[in-house]
Amino acid sequence: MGPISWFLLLAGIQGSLASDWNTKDFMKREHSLIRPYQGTGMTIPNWDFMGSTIVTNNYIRLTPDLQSKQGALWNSVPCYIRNWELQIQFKVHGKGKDLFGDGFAIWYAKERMNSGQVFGNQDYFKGLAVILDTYSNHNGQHNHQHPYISAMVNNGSLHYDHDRDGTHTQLAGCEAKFRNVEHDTHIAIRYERDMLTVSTDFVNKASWKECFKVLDVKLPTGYYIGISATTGDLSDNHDILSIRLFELDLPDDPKDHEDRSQILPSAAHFEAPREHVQDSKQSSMSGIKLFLLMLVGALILIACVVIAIMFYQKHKENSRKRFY
Ligand SMILES: [Ca+2]
Repeated sequence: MGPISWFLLLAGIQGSLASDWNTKDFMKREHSLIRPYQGTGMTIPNWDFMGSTIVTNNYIRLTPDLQSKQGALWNSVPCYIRNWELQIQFKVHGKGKDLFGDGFAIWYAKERMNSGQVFGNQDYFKGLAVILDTYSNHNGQHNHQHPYISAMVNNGSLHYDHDRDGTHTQLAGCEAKFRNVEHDTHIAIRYERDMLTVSTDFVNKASWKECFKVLDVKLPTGYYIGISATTGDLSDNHDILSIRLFELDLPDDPKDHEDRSQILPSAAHFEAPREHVQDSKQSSMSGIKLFLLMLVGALILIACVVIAIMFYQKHKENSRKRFY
């Protein structure tokens, strides 16, 4: 290999590194949580926790592998950064081989510390939820496997429907095997110029794999970062190891100066709603019914025609007899 090829190769490597990682992206201490977690006493600086959450030296456990637990962890400092990337190292693990649940959700929300039905947080929320759902509530035929990662943007008017695993309100999603794996599991949520990208590193390759990308997502500034988890009849340990929020360095972004503090969260593109399996079953049943009905109708019509012809011929014979 000549010197020019070596130069091109090195330039290529540097180029690809630069696109993945901008050294001018700053980690924001006040929105991040790394070891050692605890400050003085039992508190974590800038973070509050609730429910079943416990803090150890090595992880923060939102729920233990026990039934009917809810836990959450919330940043107490509102986030006014316009373009950001949130990287979370987590571990979902438990005794269950085939049955486990329910999962956890990462929040960028207006309200914090309100427990509820959406993976331990309140329903009808305002903001963004990235949901890592380990249990399939929807027992019918499924378009995807679990665990499943999806995103939902809510202006406070939408209900998260557990019975459909939120498929009717999700922006996008991907299947992801992140439970009971030996190595580290990471997720990155990047919000850059109104584009939401969720990427994962579940295969121990120290590189991000894109899960999905959604354009035209409008999020206000001044919301809170949080993580919540829940167990029900089924359970898992939901552990958080680190949270890192980076401010993206985009000096050429004109929107950077726009006031986003008063807008409502919105998304231009929702995923097309999945067909209800029950509905499609019903429609195929009514199709068969309709066919049978038409068949019976046709048979009756044929019978009527045959009888009519027989009567006509008999009548003809009779009238002939009368004439002659
Ligand atoms: Ca579910």
